[in-house]
Amino acid sequence: MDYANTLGRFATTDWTSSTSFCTHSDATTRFTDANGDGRADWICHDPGRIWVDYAGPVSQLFQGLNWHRDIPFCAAPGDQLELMDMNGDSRQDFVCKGRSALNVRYSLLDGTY
Ligand SMILES: [Ca+2]
Ligand SMILES: [Ca+2]
Repeated sequence: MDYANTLGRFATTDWTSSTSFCTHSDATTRFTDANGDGRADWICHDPGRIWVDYAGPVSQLFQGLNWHRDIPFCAAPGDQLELMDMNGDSRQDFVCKGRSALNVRYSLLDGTY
């Protein structure tokens, strides 16, 4: 990982880590703030399941899996998952882009989707 300097430029690698997180077949990875703390969290998706590793302070960025869940609405080969707030309630929602449909699952107050 290379943090941008105050001019928005990149120089050298600031941080590396050996990990087996999100290295399995058909897994894709992305970084987005899943818990709303302002830090980009590590999101792993493969057909039918999501894993989330919350970013901690700079000295403890990714400490391992925080939670995972089955997401059968985003399980077809090639489905692409994003987490973003689609309805403006400050909670991240699941957005799955499939071959012919966009499937949005809003995050509810009880933690379900
Ligand atoms: Ca976060
Ligand atoms: Ca939302």
